[in-house]
Amino acid sequence: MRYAQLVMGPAGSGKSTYCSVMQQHFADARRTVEIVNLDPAAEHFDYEPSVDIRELIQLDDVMEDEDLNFGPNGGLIFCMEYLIENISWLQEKLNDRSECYMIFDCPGQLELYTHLTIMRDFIKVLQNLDFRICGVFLLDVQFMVDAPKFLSGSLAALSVMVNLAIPHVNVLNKTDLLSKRAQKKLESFTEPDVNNLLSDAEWDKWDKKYLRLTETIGKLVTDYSLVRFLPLNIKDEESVADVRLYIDVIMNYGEDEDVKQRDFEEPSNDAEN
Ligand SMILES: Nc1nc2c(ncn2[C@@H]2O[C@H](COP(=O)(O)OP(=O)(O)OP(=O)(O)O)[C@@H](O)[C@H]2O)c(=O)[nH]1
Ligand SMILES: [Mg+2]
Repeated sequence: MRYAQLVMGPAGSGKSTYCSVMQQHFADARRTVEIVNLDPAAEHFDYEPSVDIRELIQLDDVMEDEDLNFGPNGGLIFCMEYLIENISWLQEKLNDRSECYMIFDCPGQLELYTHLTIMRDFIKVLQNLDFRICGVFLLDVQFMVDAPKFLSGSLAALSVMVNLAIPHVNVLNKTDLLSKRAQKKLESFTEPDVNNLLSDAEWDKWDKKYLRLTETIGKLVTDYSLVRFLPLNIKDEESVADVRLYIDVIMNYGEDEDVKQRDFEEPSNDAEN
């Protein structure tokens, strides 16, 4: 069986850091995992990628091409479209693994996930290669401390869920940055009270006209639990294990594995002597 986490989220939300933390966590648990860098603009990450899109195409080369004349955002979309057009490059790299667990470190441009079809096309490719996929959408915990940020973060997560239509988990990242006291009240960040957040905000006369609309959207998101968040503190091994376990359950990881059992106790070295 093949498994894949697609790690997505806004620019700087901690995708590459999450990948290297997961790589270390899997190594500690003696599980094999491989990371694929899908960001053609990546300059630095701490993990060792098994596959790197920059071997196929790099954002700098696209931007320097005088015929294309792209800026950073258009250039990135071009790179991702180029990957889809040349997907045999990736298929060949993945084909020699009949069983694997891959984590894809995706770029930070949200439009790739919220409304363009590139990621959907990419997901179809993985599904045709028999991958079980889980989307992991990272959001910085700072999004939970002010109402407009919380709503826009939640709605972004919701559009990704609607657009990609795959098993999905929203992860509230960088919770290590919260004070010890705030960490004890994590649920107020994973399920914030929008009315409280809105009453804390300062609204001028013009904004007040929009306040009721914002309140109504906030109520819709929270009352129907449209978007839930799982907290992650990368400095706490238990928290990393919780997120990994949650994703394992979503993907039914290991359900087809044989039960390992021994018919007899292996002789110990002492008995031999
Ligand atoms: N304290 C803390 N810092 C983090 C965490 N995750 C990421 N960072 C920091 O946030 C910054 C961005 O992290 P990256 O992992 O590069 O984020 P990214 O989402 O891959 O960024 P792009 O690929 O540019 O979109 C870096 O300075 C990281 O050290 C975290 O969980 N806790
Ligand atoms: Mg990154």
